[in-house]
Amino acid sequence: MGLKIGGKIARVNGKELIYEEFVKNYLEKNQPVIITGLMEDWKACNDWVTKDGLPNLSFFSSMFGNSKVQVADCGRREFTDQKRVEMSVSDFIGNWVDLFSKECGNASSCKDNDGSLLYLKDWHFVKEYSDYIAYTTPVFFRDDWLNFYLDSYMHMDETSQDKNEINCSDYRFVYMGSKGTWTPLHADVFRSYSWSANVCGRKKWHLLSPSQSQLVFDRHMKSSVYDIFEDVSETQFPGFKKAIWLECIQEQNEIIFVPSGWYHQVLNMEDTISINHNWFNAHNLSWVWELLVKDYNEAKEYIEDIRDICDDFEGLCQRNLAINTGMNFSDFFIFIIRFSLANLIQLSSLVKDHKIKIHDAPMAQHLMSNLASVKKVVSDMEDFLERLISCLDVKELLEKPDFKKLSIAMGTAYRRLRGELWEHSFDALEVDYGDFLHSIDDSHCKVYSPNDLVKLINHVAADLSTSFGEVNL
Ligand SMILES: O=C(O)CCC(=O)C(=O)O
Repeated sequence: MGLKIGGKIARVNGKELIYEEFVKNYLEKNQPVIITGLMEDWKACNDWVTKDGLPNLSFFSSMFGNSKVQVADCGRREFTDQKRVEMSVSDFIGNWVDLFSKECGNASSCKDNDGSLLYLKDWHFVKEYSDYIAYTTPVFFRDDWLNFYLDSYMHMDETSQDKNEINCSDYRFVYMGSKGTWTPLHADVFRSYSWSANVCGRKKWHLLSPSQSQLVFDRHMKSSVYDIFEDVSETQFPGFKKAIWLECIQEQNEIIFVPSGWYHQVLNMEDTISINHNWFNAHNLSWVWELLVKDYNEAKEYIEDIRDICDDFEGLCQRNLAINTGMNFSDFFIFIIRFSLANLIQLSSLVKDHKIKIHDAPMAQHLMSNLASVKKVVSDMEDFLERLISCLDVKELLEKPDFKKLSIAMGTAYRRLRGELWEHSFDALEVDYGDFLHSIDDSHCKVYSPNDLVKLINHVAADLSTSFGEVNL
């Protein structure tokens, strides 16, 4: 039985789309879209593609051949994903070239003798080759709290107290695979947004709105369908036949935006290279928290029968949550505290040092809406987090180089994003931390709980309002 296809995905020309429109029509409505016209200047589109429009495999071997990468075998399932192995880029390319010359003649879906079909996935290309500027992230995707944070708090030194608690170096990837490679049905990590740009080749996407995601789960809501094109058992997945999918073909040089919580399955229709980021921000922060709560409840239920013999049942649930989901409650909360402080400092600096009127400054509006969304999510956290967090001292935190890096990266990105052209143009480095600290009394300097963070945000807002009016968060 075929899938029910209920519609197509809109295509818009990125050169005619303004940031505010993208936010209103796609981020806020959580709707997918394909964006064209944004990749012409990318070095990747030149270096990585041959004149015939195929992946330039010899370029990869000679430039990046020694890199170690994760390769999925599309022919082998392992639990909910494809079996993965680590290999060098040159071995991966060697396998691809062998396959092509041995069996296929021209690019076609072909498996190795042992039935394997290799797909290079989740290559942290930007982290590894930061001097080779393969592309620039389109403006629509730059309000990226996840990668701002990981860029600042990523430590190789595991003993560091401030090490990055989120279990990944960054969420910027390159994918490469021959025709027929594919990605099983899934919703993205942390229920983040993602964007995926086709440097060469074509992909067929099937997407399912979150309002229908229960239809791809079994009757106990435990596991979801792996491959929507296999013979899906009606007994196991009774709702599957009712699901109505969006289908689209993404061409070379097109970028697809995949919103939060949309289940999707992807097929490379030709030999394909793509660039892919995951991110979250004020518009989907609540999705991240809701996923953590759901996964926490599942982790708890899974070990319920050993509760009585466990010294620290709650600690074990949180450890399992961190392993399975990539972060736990306190990792998320520490991220939120650091991120909120960076927002408060930038806001305070705009208003106090640079005498910006809030209503005249899109960047100040942006910072305020970030803080408003943080407050909303944090107020839901109180019940879960009372006991988990050890105290975070605002004064100590502000002195850390990692924090300064976060605050500067965020400030710089927002100034560019919001096209701020003030007569008082200034460098993010000028932000006066001492002055900011002065405005916080001792009772707000220590954050133990979500409620403390809300009080701190309100306190800074009230302080700014006293002198500058209208800082409503
Ligand atoms: O391109 C693919 O194979 C998968 C990409 C994907 O699932 C994503 O961007 O979330």
